[in-house]
Amino acid sequence: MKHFNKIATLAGLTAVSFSFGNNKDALKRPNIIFIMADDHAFQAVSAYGGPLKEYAPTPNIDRIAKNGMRFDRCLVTNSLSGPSRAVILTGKYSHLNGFLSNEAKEFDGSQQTFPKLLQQAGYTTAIIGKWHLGSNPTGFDHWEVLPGQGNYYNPDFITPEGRHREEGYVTELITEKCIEWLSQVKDEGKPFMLMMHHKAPHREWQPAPNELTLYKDVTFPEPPTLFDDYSNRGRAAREQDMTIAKTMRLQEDLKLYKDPVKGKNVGLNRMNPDQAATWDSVYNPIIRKFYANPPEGDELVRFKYQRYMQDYLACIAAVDKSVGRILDFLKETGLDKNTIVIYTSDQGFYLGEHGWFDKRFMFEESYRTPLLVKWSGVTPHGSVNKNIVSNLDFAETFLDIAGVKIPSDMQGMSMVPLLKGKKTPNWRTEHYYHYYEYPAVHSVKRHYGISTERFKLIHFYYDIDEWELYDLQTDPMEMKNVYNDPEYSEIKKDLHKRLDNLMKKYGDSEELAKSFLPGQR
Ligand code: SGN
Ligand code: CA
Repeated sequence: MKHFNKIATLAGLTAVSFSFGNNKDALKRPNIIFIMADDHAFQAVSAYGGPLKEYAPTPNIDRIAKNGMRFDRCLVTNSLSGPSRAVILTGKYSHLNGFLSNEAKEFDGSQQTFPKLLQQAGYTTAIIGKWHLGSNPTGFDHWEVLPGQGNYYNPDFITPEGRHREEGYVTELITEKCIEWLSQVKDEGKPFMLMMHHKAPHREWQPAPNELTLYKDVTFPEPPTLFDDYSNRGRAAREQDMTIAKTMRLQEDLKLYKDPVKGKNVGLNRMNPDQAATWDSVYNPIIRKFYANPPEGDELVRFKYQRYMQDYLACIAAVDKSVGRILDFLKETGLDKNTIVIYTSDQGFYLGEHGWFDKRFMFEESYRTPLLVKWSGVTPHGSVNKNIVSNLDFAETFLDIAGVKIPSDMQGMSMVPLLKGKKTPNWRTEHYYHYYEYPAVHSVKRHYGISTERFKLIHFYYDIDEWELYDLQTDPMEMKNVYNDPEYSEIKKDLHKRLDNLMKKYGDSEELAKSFLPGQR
């Protein structure tokens, strides 16, 4: 309670006590709006700078950074959708929350989660959008989620009443549903917590009718490692199946359908005649041009990269608009003063770095996820935090914000002191990662590892036994494994020790990992 009052004072609120009841005069605990996109790379958030900034800005998402805090090293514990979502809900690593891979199928919703604890503390809670955890959501007063990955056009939604289809584009529908829910609960006198989970910009990157032509004629800068040959690294980088060159599909991913019959599995057949006509008016000329004179070799890779970026970034443009609508709504209703807004993604993503798309690896582009937080009166405007934070910390942070005691079995740290811009000498200086989904789509081998600010030690195990060590300072693009370089022998020894300690601390081990079969929980 004491801690909460301190936050309240910092937030510029005057009351000194609060109750869990409906007393409108009592101090209101902050509302929380957690906005999460799916596969939104930090390289494609203009608040982070980078070469795409000039080409595809995200002005609304950037408003959160401008009026709040940008986290430059938010690391996920397991770079994949379902596992990331389970970590966020529970504040626990995958081996404890039981959702190790997307193939785990059903999240055990009977376990402790932060929405349940917020609910018990008097919050009204909701989740709208992508859920991807198989079982029905628990701990939410209101939920309306996409089945599995969901569809971009005219998607189905699942509610406690069952499944129904809605006309429209998924990002816009989710936004409208969120605004409708916020309008309903805003005057109920209870604090609320909303998780707005977008499907976009997940593969197969289908932009909204409004954004179909946005980047059609734009040529984006290529990443320097687009033609990576994976020399100086191990088998894991060489044997993956996620290159733009080989894995990315001309038809489903890049929409270069030879005949007008749209792929059933990618949901384009769900379009109504108007949507289909708009779509065809944009893609048919691109298709005709491509097949009239198809590029080959490196030129084909370059072409595919551009097509990929045009659609991926157009999907993000709709997400950015969605964020703008939420921020505007908060401002118009005055809710902005006492509502914390978080923007993040379930993991990072490769935008052609190492020649890749997708995620899963402990290399920076998929290990790091964007994180921007706006908390009026608390987070210094336009501030930048360089600490290692993690999606493991979100649950703890939200509970702390709400003045709820953090259960001792949660494994992350409350970011509240960081959000206040305080000096935090005891903050973590290392982070533990563990990815399991193998053998599976994209063939990224199982691995675990430790990252410090400067170094990264990774163990690829299961069907191989290879260690890799990267020096992020001398090799920020992670192109050279220095594990066997004698110059790094002391660092290597130290990292091994720290990794062992971290695994013990979190209750993980290679033996435990090997006991999980593919697809097992
Ligand atoms: C689908 C995608 C994969 C992607 C996984 C997991 N293929 O299987 O490319 O890695 O989802 O993504 S697709 O052709 O169906 O789009 S996750 O973000 O949900 O973990
Ligand atoms: Ca994802």
